[in-house]
Amino acid sequence: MADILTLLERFERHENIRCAITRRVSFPTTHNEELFFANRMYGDMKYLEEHRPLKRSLSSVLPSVRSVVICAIPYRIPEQTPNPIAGYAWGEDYHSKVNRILSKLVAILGLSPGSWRICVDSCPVPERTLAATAGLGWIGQSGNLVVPGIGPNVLLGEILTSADLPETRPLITDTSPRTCGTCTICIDSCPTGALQGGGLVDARLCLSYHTTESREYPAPDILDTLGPRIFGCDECVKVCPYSHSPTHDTVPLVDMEHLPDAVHFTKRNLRNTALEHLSMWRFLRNVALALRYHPDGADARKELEDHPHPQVRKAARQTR
Ligand code: B12
Ligand code: SF4
Ligand code: SF4
Repeated sequence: MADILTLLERFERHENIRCAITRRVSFPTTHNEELFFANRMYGDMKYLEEHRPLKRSLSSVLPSVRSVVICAIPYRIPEQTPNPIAGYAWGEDYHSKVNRILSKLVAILGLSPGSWRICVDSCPVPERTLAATAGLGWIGQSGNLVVPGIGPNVLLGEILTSADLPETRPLITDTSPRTCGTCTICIDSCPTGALQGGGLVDARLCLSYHTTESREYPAPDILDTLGPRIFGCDECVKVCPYSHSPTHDTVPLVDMEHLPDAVHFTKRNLRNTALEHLSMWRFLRNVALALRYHPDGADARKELEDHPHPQVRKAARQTR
């Protein structure tokens, strides 16, 4: 059988993704992290505070962990932005997609049952720090991990394992630059000023937070910048000069043209997409707000004016 690094390289080529292995399994706090928590930049995402001590060591997820395989999976950036659904959430739910890819890798690497755990997004794992530590890329001014040759338009997922795997730093042989240099395009393009510099993101200002996480009705300055977004925001990813959008055949749950149809969506429509875990009232609240930017939005919004949830009713009457 080929050695681990050869298997990994073949897998990267076959899946058109990037992978790296690190044996670093504990992470000191960063200055940005201190600022993020001291200034309560997490907003309603209280779970981030609870996860904070757990994120110091991957042993909180897999007590026997010795190595981590971390993968960056590129996603398509919509040609036109702002878009109702951000690119990372097009097509199949990325949690399932990344999980499936990593499960194949577990089999290829021959990891024995009980010796590994796959994490995508929701485990208390500092995924961007881990990816940067493993050498997959660098954390840009946008806070996103930028992968040389792909860009910031990647999703991250990792296999924690008790196996002793060889580190991969030498795998990354390209000579492209590994910093943002003097570029500040994402900071200048963020519609709300959420990017504080040096990769620090004030989530309370981020449109992704307001459309995917927050249960609060958006404040007036957020309502002014929201545009037709109903789930996520592509701006800081799209403007990055390193972004190379792959040509996947993924499609969004709903596009700008068909946005009025979304007022009739039920949980069934959201199934197997990244929006599946969004409560229906938040989905409809976001749809009602986005319809302010659709030429035929007024009629569709009327249908939500008597919705049982007060935020949906309020959004249906919200002016621009
Ligand atoms: C909560 C969360 C959010 C929140 C808060 C975002 C934030 N910047 O923290 C909101 C809802 C706003 C959000 C938005 C988005 N998110 Co998000 N999010 C997460 C989640 C679940 C936790 C992040 C977290 O703990 N943040 C709190 C801070 C304190 O922790 P941190 O992530 O470890 O960040 C610190 C390090 O980067 C460190 N640091 C900074 N510089 C350096 C340099 C070095 C060398 C090192 C070692 C460390 C370091 O300091 C940072 C700040 O303290 C992660 C998944 C995960 N488990 O990590 C996904 C994740 C970060 N999100 C992801 C994505 C795709 C997005 C969006 C692009 C989605 C979209 N299109 O709408 C936007 C991008 C917004 C942005 N510019 O960050 C991807 C990022 C992929 C990538 N290329 O980096 C992740 C990794 C999910 C995944 N599995 O793919 N997200
Ligand atoms: S996702 Fe949008 S709002 Fe959030 S930091 Fe990036 S550009 Fe700004
Ligand atoms: S847009 Fe510029 S500053 Fe922002 S992440 Fe990309 S290279 Fe870095």
